[in-house]
Parts: sequence; C-alpha cells; structure tokens
Amino acid sequence: MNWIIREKGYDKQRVTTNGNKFMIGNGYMGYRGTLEEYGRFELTATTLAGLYDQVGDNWREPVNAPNGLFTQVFCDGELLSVLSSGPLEHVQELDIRHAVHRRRTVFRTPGSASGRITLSAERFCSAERLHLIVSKISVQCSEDQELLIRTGIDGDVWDINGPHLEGLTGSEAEGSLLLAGRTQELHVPVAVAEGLVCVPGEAAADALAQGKMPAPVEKRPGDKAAVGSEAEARARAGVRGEVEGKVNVGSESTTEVGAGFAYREIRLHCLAGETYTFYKYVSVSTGLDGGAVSQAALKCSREAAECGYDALLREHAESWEQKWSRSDVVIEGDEEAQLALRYSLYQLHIISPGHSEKLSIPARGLSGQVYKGAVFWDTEMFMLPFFLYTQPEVARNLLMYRVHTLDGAKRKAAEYGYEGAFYAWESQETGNDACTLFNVNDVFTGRPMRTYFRDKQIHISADVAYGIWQYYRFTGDDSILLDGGVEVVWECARFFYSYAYFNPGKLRYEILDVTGPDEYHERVNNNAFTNEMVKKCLSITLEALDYLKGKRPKRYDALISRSVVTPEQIQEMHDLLYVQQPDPSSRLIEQFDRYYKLEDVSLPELKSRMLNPHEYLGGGNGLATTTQILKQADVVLLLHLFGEQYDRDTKRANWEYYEPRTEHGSSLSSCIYALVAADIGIPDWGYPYFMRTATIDLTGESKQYVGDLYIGGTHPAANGGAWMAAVLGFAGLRFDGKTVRIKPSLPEKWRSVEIPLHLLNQSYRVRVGQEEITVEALAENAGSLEFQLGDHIVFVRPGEKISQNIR
Ligand code: IFM
Repeated sequence: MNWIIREKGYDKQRVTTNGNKFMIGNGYMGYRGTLEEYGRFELTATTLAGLYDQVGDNWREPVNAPNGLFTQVFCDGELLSVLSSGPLEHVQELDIRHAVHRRRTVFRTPGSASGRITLSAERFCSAERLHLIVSKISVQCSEDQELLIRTGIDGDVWDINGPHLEGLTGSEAEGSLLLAGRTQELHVPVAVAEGLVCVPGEAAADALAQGKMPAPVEKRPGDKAAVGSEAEARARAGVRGEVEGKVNVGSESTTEVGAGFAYREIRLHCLAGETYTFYKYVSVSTGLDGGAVSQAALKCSREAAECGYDALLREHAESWEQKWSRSDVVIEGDEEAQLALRYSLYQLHIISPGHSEKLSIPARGLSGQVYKGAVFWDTEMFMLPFFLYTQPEVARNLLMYRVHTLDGAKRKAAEYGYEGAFYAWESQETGNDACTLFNVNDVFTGRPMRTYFRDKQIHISADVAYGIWQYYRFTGDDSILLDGGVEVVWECARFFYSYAYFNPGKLRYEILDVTGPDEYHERVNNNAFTNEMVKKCLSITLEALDYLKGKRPKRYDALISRSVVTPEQIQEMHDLLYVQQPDPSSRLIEQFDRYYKLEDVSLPELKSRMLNPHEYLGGGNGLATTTQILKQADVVLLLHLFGEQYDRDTKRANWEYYEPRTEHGSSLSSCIYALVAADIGIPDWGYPYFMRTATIDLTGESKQYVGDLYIGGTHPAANGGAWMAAVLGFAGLRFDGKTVRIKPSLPEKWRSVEIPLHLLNQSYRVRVGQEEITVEALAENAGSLEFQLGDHIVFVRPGEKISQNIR
C-alpha cells in the first residue's frame, strides 16, 4: 500500500505549492515543506499554533519561529542550491505513514566535469515531543572534496506582516546554538535551540582515527548519548564528543552568532564515496508554554540528542502508527483515491491540537500566516466530524477553544449592539475578530473593498453551538456542557434573539441582512442555511438549558437571571422562525429572498466577463453579485446537514439546480456536493467532487489569489471534507449518539471501504462493500452498540464480528 507522496525533478514554479504539500507538523507547530537551503523568499516557516503578533497597523498573524533546520552546503565557494545550480537529480518525498519528509539532490561538483555531490536530508516534527524537530542531513561526494557546511538557525523567515520577533539574538549556550527574541506586540519570548551531532561514515572515521584527517575541532568529556547509530559511528571513529552541539568530525568549525542568526560553518574534508551525516536536534519554546523559554529549548534539544535520532524516530513512528490505527480509511479498488484520502487525513493529524484545549485549527492549518492563522467555521462544520468519529478527545479540545473564547464573542456582539455571543468570523487566541471590514483589494484600482464577512456571517455562532451539541450527542460526555458549553449555546441564542426581526405582518421571525456561506451574495434576507442553523441553535439551547436545570439548578437560575431574554422567548422565536421550504412543485429551496430575481447566467458566461483572473467576484460590484452564480455550497450544505428533513426528490432537484451555478471558489464546496450526491444515490456524480477535495493540497490547484491577496496554503476543511465524503457520503455511515446507520452509496470502482470508529469509548472496524457490511467490535470494548446495516438492526457485542448482506 502506498504511503509515499513523491515528486521527482525540480520545478521552480512549485516552490510555494510544495511548501504546503510536503509540510510536516505535530499540532504545536507546522514546518513547511521547504528545502534546507531555502530562506524567506521560498517561504520557510515554522508556524506556531496559537501565538499571534501584530506589527504596526498590519494584520495580526501567527508567528513563524526562526528556522532551526537552515543548512547550506558550499563547494569551492559556490552554494549548492536547487535554486541556483539546476540539480542533476532531485527527489522530494513525504512518508505520510510516519510523517517523515525526505529530499535527495545530486549536484554537479563545481569545476569538475564528472564530480557529483549528493545532499540527502530526512526530517520529522516529533509527535511525542511537541517542541522538537529532528533532522538528519548527509553529504556524499564522488571525488575527494572540501565542503563548507553552514548550518544553524536562521531568523530571516517568511512573514507576511512581520518580522514578528524583536531583539532576535543568536548565542552559543551549553554547546548548542540558541536564537531568542520576543514578539513585538505582547513581548512573548520565543527561543529556538539547535544541537548538532556530526558523524562520519566508516572510511572517514578510520581516516580520522588514524590521523589522516584533521582532528575534530573540539572534544569534550561526557559523551552521554551512547545510543544508536550516531554513538556507534562515534565509537568506530574513536571520537569522543559531547552531544549537545559540538562538532566531532573532521576539520575546522567556527560559530557565527549575531542579530537574527546563529550558525556554524564546518569545513569538511570529504573522502570520495563516504557519507557524512549531521543530526540536528531543534527545539522551539515560547512564553505560552510557561517557564524559561531558552532553558526549555536547550533542555529539549539536549535530551533529544542524548536520545539519538533513531530512538526519536522510533517513538515518533510508533505514535503515528497509533494515529492511523484510529483513523486510517482503507479503500479497495481505487489507489488514487486511497492515497489522496490518506494524505487528507495526514494533513489533519499534523495540525490537530491534541495537547491543548485553548487551540483550534486555523483555516490554513499550520502552513503559514494566510488568513491570519485564524479559526473559521471550517473547524466545526468540516473538520469536526473526522475527529468526532475517530479521536473525540481532539474534538473536545477544538470545542473547548470556543468556550475559552466566549468573552471575545460577547465583546463582538456588544460592539455591534447585540446581546449574547457573536463569534469571530476569523478567530485568534482571544476570540477577538481578526477579520477586517476591508478584506480584499480591488485588482483594478488597488483600493480596499468593503466585505461583509465579519459583520454579517452570523451563522458562525450557530455553527459553534452545533459543534458543541454534536460532541455531546456523539460522546455522551456532558463535561463539555458543564465546562462552559451551556453558556456558549445560551449566549449564541441570545445573540440571535437580539439580531432577529419579528415581522408583524407575517407573524414570524425573520433574519435580515446576513451573508450566508455563499460569500458572493452579501447582506441578503432570510438565507435558507442561516435561518435553519439559527433554528437549530435555538433548539439546542432549549435542550441544553433543560439539561442544566436538571443537573445544576442553581447555576441555571444564575444564568437565566443575568439575562433579559428568557428561555420562553427563545422557544417562541424557535417556533415562529421563518425557514424557507421547498417549492411544492419544483422542490427548490430559494437560497435567500429574491435570489431567483438575479440574472441566471451560466458559469462559463460569467467567467468570460472577467477582466482579470484574480478579480473578486463578490463584494459590492463583483461580477457574481448580480447573478445566481454562487461561490460555494449553500442550500446544498443545508441538505447535507439536515438530510432527514428532506426527501430524495427535493435533494436531487436542488443539487441539480445549484450545481451548475456553483463556482466552487471556496475549498469548502466540492465535498458537500460529493456528500449529497452520495446521499441521493448518484455517487459517481459525486466522485469527481470527492477527488477534487481530496487532492486539493496535492495538486495545489485551488485558488491562490483573491485580488492581490495570497490565499494559498493547506486546506484542512477540504481535508475534513474528504473524510466526510468517503465515510458519511459513500459509505453512508451516520451515528446519532445511539445507533450507527450504514446505507452505502459506493462509487462503482470502490470494492469496499474499511473504517475504524471510536464511538462512546468503544472501538469498531466497519467494512462496507458493494453487497455486504461487516462490523467488528474490539474484544476490549466494554459494551455493545446498535448498528443498522441497510435495513437490519444488529447489536455488536465486544469481540463480535457481524456481517450482513445488503442486496
Ligand atoms: O470559511 C471559509 C469561507 O467559507 C470561504 N472563504 C474562506 C474561508 C476560510 O476557509
């Protein structure tokens, strides 16, 4: 089975795309898939989760830590870089099973007709030690050669609105390099430490031991890291060297430290055919972690060096095996889909905050600073299901982030003159809204355009409430409600009550002046999706309040007594809220009031009117604004979320109507069309949408610019959408907190799909074939669970395996 993502040959045009595609990470940080010799122009970034900074009046954005893997190899004064020296061979690859990045590049030796220099590197962000990035870099020359290796920590990294670290100063400490500074806005300290161990191959070691090569630069007592291949190599070489950063192989080494950098330059006398390996143990620490950051970073990198590369890799790989045993979806009959889906799950794993309930997942994951590193509705509506079905503990963290940012949501509601909680459209660490009123520049005039994402996409508060309730229903874990979840949903309901308008003529509540998921139509009335979501939020709130009343009556009384809005009013609004219904004859649901009055133009026709490939189609005078062309699934999303309320004909009529009118200008769109296609029994219509979703970060073919704004990066919502389309869509699997229902709708070429589930603290494996479904419960499970396989209800007890023919 294929777990390798590989690109052969070097293409300068793909530097940015590959930075996303080959990314590694561990939830604490993301390290872009850049090459060792790259700098900020190639977008090197170690993006830190949850640490934001603002410089001047620029947008606040996450902080990229200095690049601890920075390494350059020089030969005869010439830098060996893919950027300058058109390599003879180049391969970049990612092993997604164990989250290990590799590159191998063969350069022509400068000044030699036949000489070759091979640079290989392997790296991973430890899944076990979240502050640690480890790398192993090897060089090999085909002829005896003198090389200069410059390796250390580079502070000159990619920043959109930086630099974010002031006073960034390099130093040498305890044999390691250290680069430390503080964020500009909140003065949060950030430190990166690097310990280096160099190991010659056998022949070089012998030469070294026999004095045929210059002696090691420095020898220090106390070689504590007597483990693994490094130690063996050292033993062979008869070299003693302290692991924390002392160069213990060949030739002269100097250390250069200063403002913004800390590195060593090592002159290496390479013997032909011999491999020289450098192990870099890089640790990142910030003031958010608590404690003294420089000491923490140094300690972490020293302990890692003592442990040794191989042992670190083993523990990291073991951790990844566990992640996959909980989540790997195996598709039989479609290798392309298999790899793409796995890759999507890989992307979700490397950015999931398993370690903190104060973090959620930004819309571009940890791939950089695009979209201000902010958290959108993407998390609750597109990523959450994957975590709910496989790792509910991560799902809980994502939702607790909303509890921790409730105050920010209350501030935003108050700012606009509303009650309750209006969650940030673009949320950072405090819940303040990072979304600006002028989010896009007009490509023609260069002027900022007013957009109404921040002030009118009110469905965000309903999405948050929906996510919290989903978690509770799924897991039965009421701690989320008692730890603040009830307050969140209540405040969201209060917000909607204050936002809504009671239409006295029609005796109904309406929701006016909103922007729904389709951002090309701003400030519309009664967006069908928004109204239905608000109704759902109100019903969730009523249930949550009942729960609190029963469980914690005093807390309930205190909560209600602080509010002028009463639960009775919420109930009334729920009952009288207008929600668009399908037209009795066409079955169509109008996306918002007067949508049908807009010009019904075809998508190709609309595109032919564009004067600039990056022009924004929405906003005040965007081309789509006056037409029925929508940016992303809107009514179709409603049909997915509330599928049980609509019959198949209604779903199909709306899918067919809206599909040709959808531009899919958002990466959140395709997966929803795949899901609903599967639901209505046309999976092969949905399949291209699934593939588009699942391959988005492999091909890099999504929209990269809106106006002059770069919006590239990874797409976690689409990654989550790929899981949803495969599992909830094609496998037709749904859990309602009590019963798992499976009603498959597999694409023709999928023979089967196998899915691990972790529900109500029990683990299952489900295999959905074209004709048969098999459910297997782990022997360690404590209880049984109800499954509906096609039309058959079965109880699956611990250790049991049940198969059911569904034809
Ligand atoms: O949340 C989305 C939005 O729906 C469309 N624009 C991009 C945002 C971030 O992914």
